[in-house]
Amino acid sequence: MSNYLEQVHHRDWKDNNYLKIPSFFSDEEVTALQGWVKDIEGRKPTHDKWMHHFEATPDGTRLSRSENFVPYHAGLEKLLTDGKVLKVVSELMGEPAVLYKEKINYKYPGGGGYAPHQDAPAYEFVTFHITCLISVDPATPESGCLSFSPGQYEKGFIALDEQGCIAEEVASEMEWVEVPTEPGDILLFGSYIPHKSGTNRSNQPRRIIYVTYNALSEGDWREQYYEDKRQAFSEYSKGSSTQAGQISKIGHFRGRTVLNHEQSD
Ligand SMILES: O=C(O)CCC(=O)C(=O)O
Repeated sequence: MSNYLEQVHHRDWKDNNYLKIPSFFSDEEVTALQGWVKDIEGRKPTHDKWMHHFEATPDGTRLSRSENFVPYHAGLEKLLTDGKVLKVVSELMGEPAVLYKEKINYKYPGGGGYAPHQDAPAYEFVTFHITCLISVDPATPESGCLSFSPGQYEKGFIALDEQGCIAEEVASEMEWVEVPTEPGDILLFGSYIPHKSGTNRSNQPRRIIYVTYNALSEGDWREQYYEDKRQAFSEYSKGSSTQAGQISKIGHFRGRTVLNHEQSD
């Protein structure tokens, strides 16, 4: 394993369960990432490969999320399954990690935020995950960066409501810390830390790649995860479903999902 992390990082992680590493990617790497995200974004939705989700914004229908693109993009596959992100996550886990899932959240101007939640209720099959947020654009309080509630992650599931999120009355009593990021920064966080984000109130996109890993000793569940999710989405995409509009196993997305949209306008 490599040594991206110093003792101070491990201490921060233990205290907070999130860790920001500024400028983890060079300017050249950021330029490549921005091009790769544009490439994924420009692809037509498929029924059996990558998945796109759309939302209504003041500027029309825009992508809210893409997922399951790693097997279909050589550059991203190499970067996320064989490079320094995997190494830093493995170092934090204290054992080799394996990719569990990946997504891009675009959050175009007016794009929706996310209700207070923990990721763990949506991430089945495995007990613990670490997600690496890769900032492709600046994420600011105005454009809807993440906020975390530190010191809560050892409590297990917290006040899950019927949507799998943290009950509003409990979330409103928690302390929240906004964590802005610049292109090239990464932000690592565990699957039990409460987090949330707001609507993008700026006039710029706020694109972020989220890459989630689990300990390899718990198995490689990626294919099973997406098979299961594809089935769930075919259910959610029926307008009559009580979960219509969800873009995850939990109902945390606060944007206005556009169902069965074929391509962005
Ligand atoms: O991208 C965001 O603003 C938050 C995303 C998030 O928390 C999630 O996708 O679970």
